[in-house]
Amino acid sequence: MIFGQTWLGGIVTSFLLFLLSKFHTSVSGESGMATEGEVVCVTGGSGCIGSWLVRLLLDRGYTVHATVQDLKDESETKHLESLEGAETRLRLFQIDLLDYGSIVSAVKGCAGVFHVASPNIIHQVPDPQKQLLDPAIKGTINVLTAAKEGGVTRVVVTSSMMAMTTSPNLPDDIVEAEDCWTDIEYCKQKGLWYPISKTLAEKAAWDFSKEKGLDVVVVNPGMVLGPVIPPRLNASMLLFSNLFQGSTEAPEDLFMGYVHFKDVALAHILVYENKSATGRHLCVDSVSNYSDLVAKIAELYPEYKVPRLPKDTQPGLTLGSKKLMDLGLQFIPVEQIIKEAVESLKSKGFIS
Ligand SMILES: NC(=O)c1ccc[n+]([C@@H]2O[C@H](COP(=O)([O-])OP(=O)(O)OC[C@H]3O[C@@H](n4cnc5c(N)ncnc54)[C@H](OP(=O)(O)O)[C@@H]3O)[C@@H](O)[C@H]2O)c1
Ligand SMILES: *[C@@H]1O[C@H](CO)[C@@H](O)[C@H](O)[C@H]1NC(C)=O
Ligand SMILES: *[C@@H]1O[C@H](CO)[C@@H](O)[C@H](O)[C@H]1NC(C)=O
Ligand SMILES: CC(=O)N[C@H]1CO[C@H](CO)[C@@H](O)[C@@H]1O
Repeated sequence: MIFGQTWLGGIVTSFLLFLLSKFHTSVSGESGMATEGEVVCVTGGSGCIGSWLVRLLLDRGYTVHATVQDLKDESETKHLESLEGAETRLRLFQIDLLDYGSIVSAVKGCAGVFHVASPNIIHQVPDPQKQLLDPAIKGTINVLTAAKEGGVTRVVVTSSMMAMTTSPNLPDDIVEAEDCWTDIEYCKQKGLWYPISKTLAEKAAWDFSKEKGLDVVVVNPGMVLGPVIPPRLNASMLLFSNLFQGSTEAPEDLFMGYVHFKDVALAHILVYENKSATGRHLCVDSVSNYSDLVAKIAELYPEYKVPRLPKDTQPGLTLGSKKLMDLGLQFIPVEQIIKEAVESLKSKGFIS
């Protein structure tokens, strides 16, 4: 009898799921989303970019395996669990980028992987090898190995604009940022370990892809700003937030472009879904000197003590995100990014 009920329940459920899948196809089929229910993994799902990506993937019907570093820490999990669709389609996994076994469990059963996790520390650190290079580089190799072993079809890796443009000798006539690589020797002289970690991690990803035949696509965001989902601020939003307290801290020698969290998340999804996407993708709405961005913020918010920074002397490159625009991305303009970032910081009490 119990068996019979379960069996009947199974038929009814299958039929309902069938109807639901038909319904989904009819509403979203035009946008090329043949992905309903597809399972994907987001490493670093708890972070500021990661949680935006998890949000948009859930919105699009994916089932998401999101990784966090500590499942017992509510500041890493609560904001994810309260996303729409999380109750039925989100699973959290605890990983350490240096623990291969933990990554295998998170990636198991996934069609795609978004490798977002990497230490995002732009200030000086006492032990760059341990704090930045190892988790970035070995972590990337661990994630790609697990993806390859698990039969994942495509991996999207979050690199950075800082893997492209951190260099004193960028020629003025560069057309495609995707051709530029950060100058490692120069960064070593200056102690710029974060750009080094991102550059070497991205190179390791390309080497792995070529040697092992894994399909890898890369997104290279500039400075990412906008509404924050987790309770803590990441490095880029902390730098931004500190401006409102009069901080004159400025990232040295870092060519800057600016982009909204949502657009970075969308870029990841576009390059995952559109199989014609290949290679690297600069992801910025606009590029300007940091001092010019700060001047714009000061102009928009005269009631705060936003400082004027001295003019920096980066060359006048005009780099665009043409590849992502060709894939259909329409970037949120920098003024709106600033406004949404400020609203979010106010509502969370980071600036008053
Ligand atoms: N923000 C930007 O302006 C910007 C620009 C270009 C590229 N990126 C890249 O975007 C990615 C996400 O950065 P974000 O800005 O969103 O920073 P974030 O909020 O600090 O996110 C970093 C994520 O990586 C995870 N992580 C760090 N070390 C780990 C380890 N050893 N094992 C497992 N997980 C680890 C963190 O987990 P916990 O939350 O548990 O600590 C967190 O989820 C990074 O790859 C970063 O380099 C950021
Ligand atoms: C940055 O500032 C320098 C010096 O004022 C200027 O020559 C250059 O065009 C600026 N770069 C950008 C991308 O705005
Ligand atoms: C995929 O990207 C190409 C450009 O690279 C674009 O022409 C095409 O329309 C995109 N396909 C979809 C389904 O959006
Ligand atoms: C520098 C810094 O504070 N980074 C934090 C950014 O936000 C993520 C997610 O909440 C934290 O894990 C980082 O420690």
